[in-house]
Amino acid sequence: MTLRYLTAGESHGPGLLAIVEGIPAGLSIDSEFINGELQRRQAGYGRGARQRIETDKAEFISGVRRGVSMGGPIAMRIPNEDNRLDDAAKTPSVSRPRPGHADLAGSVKWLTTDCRETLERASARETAARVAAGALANCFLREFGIQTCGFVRAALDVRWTGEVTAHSWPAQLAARNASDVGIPCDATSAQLIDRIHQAKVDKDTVGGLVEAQVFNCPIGLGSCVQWHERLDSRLAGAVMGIQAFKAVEIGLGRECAFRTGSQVHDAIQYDASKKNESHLGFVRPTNNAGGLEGGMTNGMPVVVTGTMKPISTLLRGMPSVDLNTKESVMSAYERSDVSAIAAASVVMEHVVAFEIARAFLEKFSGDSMTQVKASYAAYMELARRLPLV
Ligand code: EPS
Repeated sequence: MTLRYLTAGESHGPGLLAIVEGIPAGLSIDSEFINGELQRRQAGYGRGARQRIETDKAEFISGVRRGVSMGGPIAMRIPNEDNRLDDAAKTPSVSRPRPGHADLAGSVKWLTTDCRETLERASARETAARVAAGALANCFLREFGIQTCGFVRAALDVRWTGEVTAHSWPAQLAARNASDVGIPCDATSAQLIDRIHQAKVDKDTVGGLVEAQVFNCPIGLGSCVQWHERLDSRLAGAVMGIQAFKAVEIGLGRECAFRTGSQVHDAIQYDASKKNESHLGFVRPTNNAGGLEGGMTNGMPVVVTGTMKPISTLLRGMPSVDLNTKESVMSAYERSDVSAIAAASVVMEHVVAFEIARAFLEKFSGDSMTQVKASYAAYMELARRLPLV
């Protein structure tokens, strides 16, 4: 069965739902980890007042018995404290679409002049459900020693240039967790907090560049056979599917356009002493490919960066048009964030984890964890023994 998920829920409805199908039976679900990631998504400098109202927590309503998956769909519910969608006074109609938000396109699409019909579902509040689904996928990946990390790389004129490796990450993780903007560096975090503060003073907003890495993926997840099986294509689709994301890059990404082949491709070397690592000893002195060649993992860390545009709800407003009168007006203001870039790095990390888990389960499919582990172990054993005679 293919691993997949659906979400449901509105920003100010009773709650959000994530239904994850295809998790094999026998997986221990670390609900403390999942809830910790939900809390991390709520945090960060520049978040609005909503995050002080909510305490996101996943309630498991199916598919799990005594903390272990049973093989059926796993449904998780995250209640909304700020539940007022049916109260017309508290969630009034909105007819002044915000440039950058889904308001205008959605209102015309659904043939209404009330943007609320669109904005409630388009809201990035839905990413709470996505984090729950992706954190569940991360529980699965951990069973195979596959580890994901996510952090903020840059925003405006601030950029953290530090290198992240599987080796360096544990120390950097502590620094990232201590940062209010998801950057594993105190000094760079302070600079970004300053810029976000200035944007708040200016009644403006800030986006940024977020990065996710995945360590210890076996070689051969994904496929070069069909476009939709290429793991880079799936990762790009999944990351572009996050609210407000406008670009995705793998490894060196756009920079490839400005270099020759010899400056881009990662040389292949063999080191027998490392044959038990995910790359089976096929070490690469660089990782410009971002761990993906031909749409398949090559054993090096998978490196994905995503660009989030600045939040489209501006306190200062933007020129817009009233959908009822067609008069020029300033756009409506809904309580929102100045920056949600730290949250975006949490969302991207888990969205990426989900796609890796999906590709993993396609290659090592099974109804139970026991079967999946046996399939994985058999493949790794064969791959290490190459050439097979
Ligand atoms: C939220 C994301 C943002 C928040 C929202 C909660 O939604 P949007 O994408 O529509 O800007 O601002 O909070 C509210 C809508 C509110 O009432 O404060 C999230 O990630 O939880």
